[in-house]
Amino acid sequence: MNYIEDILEKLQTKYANEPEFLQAVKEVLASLKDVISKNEELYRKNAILERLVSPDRIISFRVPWYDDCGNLNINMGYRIQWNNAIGPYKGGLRLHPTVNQSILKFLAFEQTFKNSLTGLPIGGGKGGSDFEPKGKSDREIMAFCQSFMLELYKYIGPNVDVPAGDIGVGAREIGYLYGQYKRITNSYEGVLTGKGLTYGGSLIRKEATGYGLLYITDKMLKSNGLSLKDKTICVSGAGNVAIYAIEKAIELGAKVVTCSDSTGWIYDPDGIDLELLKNVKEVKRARLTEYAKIRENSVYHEGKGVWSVKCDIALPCATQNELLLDDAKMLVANGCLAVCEGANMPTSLEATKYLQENNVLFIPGKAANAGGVATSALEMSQNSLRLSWTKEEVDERLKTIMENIFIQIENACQEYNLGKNYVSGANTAAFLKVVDAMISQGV
Ligand code: NDP
Ligand code: 2IT
Repeated sequence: MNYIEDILEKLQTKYANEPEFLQAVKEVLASLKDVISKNEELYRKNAILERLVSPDRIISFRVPWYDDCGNLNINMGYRIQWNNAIGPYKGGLRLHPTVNQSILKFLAFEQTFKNSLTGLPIGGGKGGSDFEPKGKSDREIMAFCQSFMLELYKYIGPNVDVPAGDIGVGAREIGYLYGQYKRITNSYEGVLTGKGLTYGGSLIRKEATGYGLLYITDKMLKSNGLSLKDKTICVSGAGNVAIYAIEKAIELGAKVVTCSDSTGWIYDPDGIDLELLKNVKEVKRARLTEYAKIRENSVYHEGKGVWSVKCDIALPCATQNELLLDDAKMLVANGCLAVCEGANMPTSLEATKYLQENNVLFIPGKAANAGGVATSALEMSQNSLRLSWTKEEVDERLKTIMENIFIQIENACQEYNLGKNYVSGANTAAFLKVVDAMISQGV
């Protein structure tokens, strides 16, 4: 049995109850065959794969908080510090009822490779809680965030571990978390990113994941003799990533005809009305039914269905495993040219394989959505310098970082004969950097 098969089999037995984690590891390891076989002895000697598939530590804690009726509620909170070979642990916090150890392990594992691709000094981590933010008052959100930070603060710091947003965590939550950290530690430091602009946040951080997704998509299309101009795009999600992906797609001359939330989706043949979408989701925090009520030609459908709409480019920006084999078949049948992942692992392994076999250009999330964490790292730099860069400066750096990620992928594809398998290219480039740092630092 080769090294990769050996590791996968052991993980499969040990973590049979962690499907998302196993899925993420399989995707990465399966694509590293060539690069590993070139140096198998060195990697085995240093137990590189054993170390890469296990976190440095998992911290879990109880989070008690009082709701508006005076009832005491209990949630679980987590922070997974995966790997700090190339910099302090860095990655978001997710607040969603589905959060569990398997999901956070897959996200922290992926984050380690993503952060490597950014070219910036950040290691990988992820955290969050099974707290449901939907339907909660501002006071309840604040109570939860304060209680969560009362435990979390012990394990983080600007040179140790720097959390940020993810599903269910935006500027409001980061503000409450930051206020509590400052209160407990009596220090004003860049311990979180995605902060508000009046207290150390970076311009363009809010937009960065969506903008970055379009910058790398544009670069990849150009490299394949294509362009975004006049293309029809299907987006899923209607949160932070989706909204700013739509904004940049429109700016670059494409038409976005769908978006979705956890209950349903919108088809808007005239192209999504961005201001209306922002008002419904960012201001009112309402359902997409509110969008359809105002926008006459748009249609609201309950449940899933975004990928049944004919498009040139698909950008899944909601959550993991939202684009399955049947969806991939519909996309291919409808002539889709490219799928670029705004969310983390939105495409299942079977769907990815089907898309690649049918020559659909595919950029995995760890490359395509790296603009968010890259701009978080730029926020950390600005905090350390005690300076704020202009919008133009941050945006230009973000664009360069995304283009460089694609260049790294293409170079790896060329060096290891991977053709247009950008999944393998991204994993290879990311792996080589992290592993070099790990080996240099000893055991
Ligand atoms: P948000 O909470 O802002 O938005 C998430 C969107 O996805 C919402 O529209 C939400 O619907 C929908 N959604 C969430 N869970 C589900 C579900 N189980 N089924 C269907 N729809 C769902 O999160 P983000 O936009 O920040 O994150 C979206 C994805 O992008 C995630 O995979 C995240 O890990 C990834 N990501 C985020 C980055 C960031 O900087 N924020 C950076 C890189 C990746 P509803 O409105 O009903 O809640
Ligand atoms: O998945 C991700 O890259 C994020 N949620 C952003 C993490 C960050 O530290 O900005």
